[in-house]
This record gives sequence, structure tokens and C-alpha cells, in this order.
Amino acid sequence: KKKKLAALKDFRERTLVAVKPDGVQRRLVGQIIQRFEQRGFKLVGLKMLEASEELLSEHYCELRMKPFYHGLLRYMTSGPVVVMVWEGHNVVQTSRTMVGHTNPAEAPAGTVRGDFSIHVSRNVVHASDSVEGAQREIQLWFQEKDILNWDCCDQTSTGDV
Ligand code: IDP
Repeated sequence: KKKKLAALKDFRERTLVAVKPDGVQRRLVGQIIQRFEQRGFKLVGLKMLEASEELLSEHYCELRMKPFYHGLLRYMTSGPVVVMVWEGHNVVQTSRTMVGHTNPAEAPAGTVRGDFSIHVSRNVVHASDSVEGAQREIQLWFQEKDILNWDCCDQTSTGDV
């Protein structure tokens, strides 16, 4: 029973992925969502918003002293973002691999940044970098009620149809 519970928890790992303003403006939202769906992850939260400076300063609190910090905030407030919560086995680490290196020049082809971007200041997408970081970011961007648990139709009885 314990083993079953641990396995269940493992499949419930969650991460925060965001399409940044340049990704929205370049109509890349669909392709980015498609990659995560196709890989096998489960979309449990999704919204579009213009992020406030207050929210972004919390989100990027560890970067406050970096020389690019103010430029980063200007970038992230230059248009709406699409923020998502994805769930599944090892989703944090696998998402980072799918997104690629922070600097697109070092991101291999096949990754989101490697396929869609050329400069670190416009790198299209965000993905949490640790399980703890993901929990913090999900709490920051989402209310618990807006994260939805759902079952796949092929695991649901159709006897009542
Ligand atoms: P990550 O997004 O890959 O986790 P972080 O180091 O946490 O990378 O940086 C957050 C974001 O800040 C990056 O995704 C990128 O948009 C921006 N950034 C990082 N380094 C630079 C830089 O040297 N110049 C401009 N922007 C940067």
C-alpha cells in the first residue's frame, strides 16, 4: 500500500511552465503546449495574464541583483504570458530538458529554446528548475482551486452513455 502511495505521489509531480511574451507574440503557444501533451504530461492548470511587476519580482526574487534584472522585468511585462501547470513522472527535470539551456545558443535543436530562439533575453519559455521551486512558483501564480484534477476518458466507464 505504501509503495502504491509513493508511486501515485511520483506521478503527481508538478511544474510551472510559462510561455513568455515573445512566445505569445510569435504564436508559439500551441506548439509549446503540443510538445508537453505529446510527451505524455497532463495539463492541470492554464491561464493567460499580464503579469504584474509585483508578481514577477517575487517569481524572479533570486535574480534581483543581476545586471539584466530590470530588462528581464520589462521583457516579462511587454505583453501577456500563458502560464501552465503540468503534472507527471519527473516532470520538473524532463521539462527543463525539453526547454533547453537558458541561453538559446547553447540549447540543442529539439528543445523549445533551441528550435525557437536565438538570444538569452528573448528565450520564449520558462520552466521551474526544482521540485521545491515548482511548488513555490505554482503557489505564486495559481490558486489551488484553479488547478484541476481529471481522469482520462479511456480510464472512465462509458456505461452511463
Ligand atoms: P532559466 O529561465 O533557464 O531558469 P535563470 O538563470 O533563472 O534561467 O534566468 C531567468 C531568465 O532571465 C532567463 O530565462 C532569461 O529570460 C533571463 N536571463 C538570464 N540570463 C540573462 C542574461 O544574461 N541577459 C538577459 N537575460 C537573461
